[in-house]
Amino acid sequence: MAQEVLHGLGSEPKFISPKYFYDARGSALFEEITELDEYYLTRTEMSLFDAHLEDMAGRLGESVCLIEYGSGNSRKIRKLLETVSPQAYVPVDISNEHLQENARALHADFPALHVYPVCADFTQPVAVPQEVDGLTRVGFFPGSSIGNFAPSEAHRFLTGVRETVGSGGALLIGVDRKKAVSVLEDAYNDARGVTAAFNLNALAHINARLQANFELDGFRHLARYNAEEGCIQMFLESRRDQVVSIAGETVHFAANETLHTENSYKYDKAEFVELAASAGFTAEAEWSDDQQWFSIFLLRGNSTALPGAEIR
Ligand code: AVJ
Repeated sequence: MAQEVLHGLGSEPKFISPKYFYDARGSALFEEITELDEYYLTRTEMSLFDAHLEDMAGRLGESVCLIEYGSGNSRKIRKLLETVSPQAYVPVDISNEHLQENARALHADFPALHVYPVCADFTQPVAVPQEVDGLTRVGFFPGSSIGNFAPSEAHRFLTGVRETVGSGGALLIGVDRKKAVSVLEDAYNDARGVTAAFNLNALAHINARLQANFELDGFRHLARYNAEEGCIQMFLESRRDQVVSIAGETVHFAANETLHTENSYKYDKAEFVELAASAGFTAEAEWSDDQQWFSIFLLRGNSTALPGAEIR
């Protein structure tokens, strides 16, 4: 972690990975974000699941193995488990602790469900256990988590999922859509300042983990839409000229210098369908709200050979 953080802070412009938001306090702040008036994403996606779960389940059929990428979406996965009734559930997460907790909590409510946790970095293709052979593999990646990947990384991720689920396998994925810039920017600049606290918490997390001395009142939260890139970008802007020590090294911030903390990519429907196609998926169904602010796509693995093999 020290090496990774110092690499980003030594770069020009400075950056850190958005994964540093998520210590215990950061996860609690994210939960709070999902309930904000301005943050329409979670609420919109949830209502799409509520309205269309039966349709989704019908399309997925029987004898399903559900593979969840990142195992932190307990409310959504429960709805899916109840309606799809999969034979097996494979949560994939980089954190063994999250996996164990999740498996334990689910076992209480779904005692008959076979759970096969896989501890892995899902930016790589994931090997699922032999026990699920013969079942239709269905990936699940809700919440617009794909938004944290740049398009080239998203392509690589989807290609890995396509490899894991195979032809005839599927991916159910939540995607935040392009829309009026004011709506996007308000979602990341809420009036109560919860997103600001969430952004600044990355510094508190680094302080605790790397014996650093970031002063949180020395930085301000910035979030704006980058139209060329098609993403919301979050930054922490230094309020003054200052020096911070981190894991025995010192890092200088000029006044108004920015530290880039997150990209959150937004997609047009056609853009996402094309991205999926480039990874060997056909968009079989799409569910969206009246304003088309958020979409859930059901992607189906093509039966043809994997495209893009030559560019790997
Ligand atoms: C969890 C990556 C989907 O991009 O909207 C929320 C994270 N950052 N507010 C998003 C986030 C600031 C969120 N994702």
